[in-house]
Amino acid sequence: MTIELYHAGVSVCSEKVRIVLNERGQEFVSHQLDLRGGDQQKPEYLKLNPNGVVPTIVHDGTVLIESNVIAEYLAEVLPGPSLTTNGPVSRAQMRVWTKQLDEGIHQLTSVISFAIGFRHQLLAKPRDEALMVLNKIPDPFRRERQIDVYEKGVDSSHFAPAILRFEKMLGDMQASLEKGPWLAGKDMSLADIAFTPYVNRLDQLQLAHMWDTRPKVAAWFETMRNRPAVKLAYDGWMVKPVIDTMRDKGAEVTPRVKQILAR
Ligand SMILES: N[C@@H](CCC(=O)N[C@@H](CS)C(=O)NCC(=O)O)C(=O)O
Repeated sequence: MTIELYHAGVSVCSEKVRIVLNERGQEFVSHQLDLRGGDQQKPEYLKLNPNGVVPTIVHDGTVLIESNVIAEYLAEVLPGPSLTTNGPVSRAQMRVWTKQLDEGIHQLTSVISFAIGFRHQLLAKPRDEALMVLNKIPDPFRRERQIDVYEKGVDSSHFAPAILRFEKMLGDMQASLEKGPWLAGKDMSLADIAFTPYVNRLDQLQLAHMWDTRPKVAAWFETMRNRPAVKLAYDGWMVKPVIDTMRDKGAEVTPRVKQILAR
């Protein structure tokens, strides 16, 4: 069996799929895309993933897109302990978690990552070059929003609501983990795997203070980030200048974020 993964090192959705593959001990053929350079918009890639995003997997010739769908697929076809819980009720709960990512949290991760960190990679390029990549984003709503965030950073009107949505997400996680021990109940599941890259991104952006008063979230994140499969999904894939920019610019905007949270 061959699994090819089209992904990016620093990409929450790609990280999610790498964690699942590692949990299963599954090797993969890696095709890394440069997202700021627009590799995801090249015609040959759009044939695999018409949305112009990563990740995509090709499993023995079958093309699959959408990271949560890919994660469930891999959990089903690759042998190993259940990652989709041990019962229909907790499986339904697991999906209530994962669908939240597709219904907003993922897009808002893009907003805060760009507003705080990624836009600086684009600002370092000539403006027309940066806009050429942004103008090719296939989804018109996402395109307009990303251009706004590229132009205005944390002053974009999309920034504060995004921070407040993460505040709600962390509150919901704390409440579930109090019952826990895992997000979807008594089994570690794809819900825990899927949320790890998002909480990790908040950490990379210096937003870990958002769980200072949420001990269950803090303990869960510590457990998740120390899983060998999670470590392996990060080791060697992170791009140091990108991580450094998220850290440095994240520290600069901390007072602004605290002001939003105090409103
Ligand atoms: N719902 C999709 C979202 C994929 C997505 O937005 N991927 C980001 C990286 S995490 C991407 O490829 N961005 C490139 C772009 O927006 O041009 C999934 O879960 O796979």
